[in-house]
Amino acid sequence: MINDFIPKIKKEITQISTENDLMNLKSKYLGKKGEFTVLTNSIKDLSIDEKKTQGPIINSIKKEIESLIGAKFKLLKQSSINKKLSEERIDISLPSKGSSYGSVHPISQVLDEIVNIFTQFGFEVFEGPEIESEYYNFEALNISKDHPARDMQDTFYLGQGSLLRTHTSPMQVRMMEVNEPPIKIISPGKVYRCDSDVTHTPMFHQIEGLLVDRVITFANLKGILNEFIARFFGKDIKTRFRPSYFPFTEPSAELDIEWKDKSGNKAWMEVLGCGMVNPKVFDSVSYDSAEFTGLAFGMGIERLAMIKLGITDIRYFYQNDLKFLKQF
Ligand code: 2NL
Repeated sequence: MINDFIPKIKKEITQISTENDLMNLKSKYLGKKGEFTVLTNSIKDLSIDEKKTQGPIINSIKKEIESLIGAKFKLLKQSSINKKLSEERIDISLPSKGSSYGSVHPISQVLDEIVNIFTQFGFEVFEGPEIESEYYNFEALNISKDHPARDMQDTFYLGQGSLLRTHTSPMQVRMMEVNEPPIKIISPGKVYRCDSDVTHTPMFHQIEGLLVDRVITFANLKGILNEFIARFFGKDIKTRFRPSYFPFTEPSAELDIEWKDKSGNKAWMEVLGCGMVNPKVFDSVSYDSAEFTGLAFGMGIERLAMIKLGITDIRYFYQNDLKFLKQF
């Protein structure tokens, strides 16, 4: 009778496919009221001689049952792992979905290109805050209280004397305040004006240049800017310096380049503003204008990018339309 347990349990175990069923089988035989437990409990009723012979047999059968159940338990565990692995199998021979690459924004490309040209000329890059004071944005640059550029329409005022800089000149004033000439710097960055149409966005990028030393002349200004145009637009491009007005330069000029319009006619197009630093600006930073002269220029990056890339509406730059951006 006792010897029937092993074949019976072996047979039942082969039918089992879940851990739960195996636990039930275990308790059916080895649980508190399990069939085998009941049998082992009866050992105590045997005579001493019978205990000596039957005891070890019962114990060894119990061990065998436990090891059969333990082995099946391991088997079930392994097969559930195998099942999981085969479900997670991936076909590495399938073609991939492909990946897409980002690219540098056309404004950043043009800005980098311009910065590179001027650093080759020996200019150093200085960047500064976009929130400025009225002093650095206007007063130090000889823009009087009644100048039209001070009008609320053009400037974003933030209150308490703060504003969003309308050009990058404030940085150059800050630089001159704490350094003696010679100065040879460019200041690129974001600037803000309360204006919006096909050629204006409220935020745009500007780069300004400043060169201050003894005997800097208008000839230096023309030489530097003509060489810049040759490198940026091509060496065959014709330029023209046309008299203009800025409060911070005297004399002032606008640089035009010659180009062909849609019907093939030659026309002049304004590219940037420039001039000789107004002595009043030197007074603001305590430079002696009898000893030093300077040249300065400023250009809008969006404007140059539109000319170079042939873009007619400035707002394309900021609509984040991939069809537009991927062309550059
Ligand atoms: C334009 C014209 C210009 C300057 C910017 C400048 C800066 C200092 C002193 C004198 Cl600290 N001038 N900057 C000079 C002439 C023109 O910008 O049309 N920008 C978009």
